Amino acid sequence: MSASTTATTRHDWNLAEVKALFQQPFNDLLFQAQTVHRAHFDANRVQVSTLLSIKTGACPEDCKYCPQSGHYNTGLEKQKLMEVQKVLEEAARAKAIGSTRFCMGAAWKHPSAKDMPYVLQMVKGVKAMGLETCMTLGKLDQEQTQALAEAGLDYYNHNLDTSPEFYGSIITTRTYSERLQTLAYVRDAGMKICSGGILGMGESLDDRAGLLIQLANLPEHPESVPINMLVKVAGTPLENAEEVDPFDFIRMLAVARILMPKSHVRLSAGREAMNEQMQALAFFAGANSIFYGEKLLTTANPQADKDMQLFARLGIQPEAREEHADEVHQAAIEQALIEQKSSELFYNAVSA
Ligand code: SAM
Ligand code: DTB
Ligand code: SF4
Repeated sequence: MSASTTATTRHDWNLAEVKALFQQPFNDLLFQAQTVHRAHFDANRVQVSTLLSIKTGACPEDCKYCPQSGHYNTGLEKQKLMEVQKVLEEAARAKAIGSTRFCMGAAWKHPSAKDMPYVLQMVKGVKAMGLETCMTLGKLDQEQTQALAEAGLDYYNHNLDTSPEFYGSIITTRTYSERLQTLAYVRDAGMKICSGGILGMGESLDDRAGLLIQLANLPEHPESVPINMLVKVAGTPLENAEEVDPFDFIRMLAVARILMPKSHVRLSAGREAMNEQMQALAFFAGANSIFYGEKLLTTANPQADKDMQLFARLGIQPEAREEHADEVHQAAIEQALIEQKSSELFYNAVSA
């Protein structure tokens, strides 16, 4: 076993080393990633979170990938901050389908003072339902970060998206160093960090490696590392971006797993365009969390029952919240198995 498959957690990765990981033969890379994965996780458990857009569209930022940016016309219906009660109803729905974490996202540059009290009520309400809480609201100041932590927010999602070198080609209205500053506030306030990026924006291998180096060389690794495949949305500047080679996407997950052995690596946006074989390979490469439920923020995600059927076929179980019994998950799996069985019966009857 090579030095990098041992249990040490490093924060001093350099570009040559990380590129060498990427450039290994595919089978060697996957074997190494799976070995690291098994040293830290149950390889047959995947964490599931559900997303909700609590404020949609008209965002002042110009992120070239994003359907919610006010700079582009994507035909998206804008929505002001959702009522707290409505958010809690959506959280209850997420819990009922077996999600353990509820992630609320807002298309803001940063939260405003008038919105903060509602956001804090959402955190408290969702937490009280026995779900883990996650928010992604843009840039935070120290006071806002503290308030979110005190309300019980478990995770803050704030993506670096790509390497520092490529970032300016994708976003011009906010800087990499502001992103890092918000992540530092989140860490100082004692919350868990969810931070990752996107593939398929025209970035180079150096940029993919550069993003992972930024994340892995933080003083502490993010607990959650979402790797998104660009969802190409008509009207955004990246609507015709070149497809990523599926094996290169899997390589990204595998290298993330090796660099951040104890983090959950999230197979994030883009699953709707991936077949089941690719998703299975993603789990083999060490991805161990997904977004679950038919919608991401504004775009489509696979149907929950389809995901449960895939889990059942692969012998994967949803990860339970540590202190929670697993009845809801068990019920979801059993239901999926019944549905799979009846679709097989239907198929057999038709083909007989
Ligand atoms: N406005 C906040 C921010 O940017 O930090 C929070 C919401 S924003 C939509 C959250 C993340 O979604 C972005 O950082 C980006 O990585 C991801 N994202 C947005 N549009 C995407 C797309 N079309 N395909 C893949 N990921 C996307
Ligand atoms: C993350 O890395 N991906 C999620 C979540 N964090 C907030 C968002 C994906 C958004 C995909 C495009 C959309 O649905 O609007
Ligand atoms: Fe706004 Fe976030 Fe979309 Fe950028 S990614 S345009 S900040 S909602």
